[in-house]
Amino acid sequence: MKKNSNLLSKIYQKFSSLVSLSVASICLLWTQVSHAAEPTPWQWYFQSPATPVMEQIIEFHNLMFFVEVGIVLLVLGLMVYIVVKFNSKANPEPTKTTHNTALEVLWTVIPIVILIVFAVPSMKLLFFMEKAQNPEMTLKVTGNQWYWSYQYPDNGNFEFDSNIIPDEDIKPGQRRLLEVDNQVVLPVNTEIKVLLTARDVMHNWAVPAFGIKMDTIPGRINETWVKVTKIGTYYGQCSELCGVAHSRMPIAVKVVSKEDFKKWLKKAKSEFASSDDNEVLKLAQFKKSK
Ligand SMILES: [Cu+2]
Repeated sequence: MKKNSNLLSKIYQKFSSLVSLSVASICLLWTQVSHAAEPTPWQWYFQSPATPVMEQIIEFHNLMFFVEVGIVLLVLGLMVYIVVKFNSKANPEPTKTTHNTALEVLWTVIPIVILIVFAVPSMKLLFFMEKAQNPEMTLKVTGNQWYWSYQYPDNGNFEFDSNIIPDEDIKPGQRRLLEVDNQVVLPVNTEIKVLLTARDVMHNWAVPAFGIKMDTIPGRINETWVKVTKIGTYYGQCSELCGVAHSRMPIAVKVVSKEDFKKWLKKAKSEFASSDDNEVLKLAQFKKSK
């Protein structure tokens, strides 16, 4: 008997240390995740939100999640109750009941109420995500096989390409498969209209910290918006299977202060020749060749 209780206490000790260890590691993961603007190893929750849209998406997720856990537990509880209470041994003579009006009304009405509870904030969020109310500037994103082009139509209309940095050129501290040669630069706390399209096949511009995952479609312009509230660098990836190098067209967005953005604009305008000039040049060449 004594031996038995010893064994039990040993098992209990093992178990409790395991529980405290896993709680500690979950807490650690949580704090790590909450400061990241990029995916982290063993990540299991959202990246830290950087826009009002992503904050609301997480809030909506949490509302849904807890209601859904409640539903799962209720259904599981009912099933366990039925299995225990109404199996052929415990209940050899089943009742002949086929209808119960009150119950049937209840199990129709309650799910409808739950769906309405979800639908109202869901629609609100969809409308909030759709369009910028007072956009201060525009960014045009174009998907190509296999890189992104970024254009600033109301800031000099220059355009540049953003290509992945291949594994062999990655420096220590840089993120493999996420780093690009030319990052998109955006000002902080600015409502930015984002127009998205593609030159060849469908791509998808997805940045988790912004709550954006928008298809870019050839011949069509999609619209969304972003207002980043924290300075930092944010990473994303193409999220529409677009060909052999689909995994090698990452997105890196550098969000800077408004003053730094103005400085960058000056530099960028001279570095990346305005695409207006390019159009004129192309037209001139076209006329000449005719
Ligand atoms: Cu793509």
